[in-house]
Amino acid sequence: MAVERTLSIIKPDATRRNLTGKINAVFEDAGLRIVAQKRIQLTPATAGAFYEVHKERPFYNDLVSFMVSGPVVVQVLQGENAVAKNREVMGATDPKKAEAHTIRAQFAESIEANSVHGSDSLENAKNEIAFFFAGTEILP
Ligand code: IDP
Repeated sequence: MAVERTLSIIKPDATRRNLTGKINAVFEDAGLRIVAQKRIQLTPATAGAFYEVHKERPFYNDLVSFMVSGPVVVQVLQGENAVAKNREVMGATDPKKAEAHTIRAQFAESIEANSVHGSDSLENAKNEIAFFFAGTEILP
């Protein structure tokens, strides 16, 4: 299995409830290494651009409002099969459908306020990491 990097975001519902450490522990216990991390406040322009792919979806405006409703923690996770492994520990988008051990089953409030984002392919991971991080900020 190849060592990969993926972009993770701890969303405002989770930072508001002080869950950053608990979520990071799930990543680390799964063998994912946090090789870059920063707590930032997204602007509507940045959140809108990040979720551009969902622009036509009915939930887009609400999603952008939610993502700017408080600080987020953007991070790069590294490890074997990191993209798929992160998606596995995140769980399904809708926490009601997520498996019990997953981050979303344990912590998410709703299908929108679902605590974490994770890249869904290696190609998207590369683009999403570059969206938030300079190469010099990633320290394996
Ligand atoms: P993912 O985050 O599991 O990859 P996507 O379908 O890419 O799911 O959706 C991006 C984000 O948009 C979700 O994580 C969630 O915050 C929000 N979202 C997705 N579907 C809905 C919905 O039906 N209603 C409200 N928000 C949604």
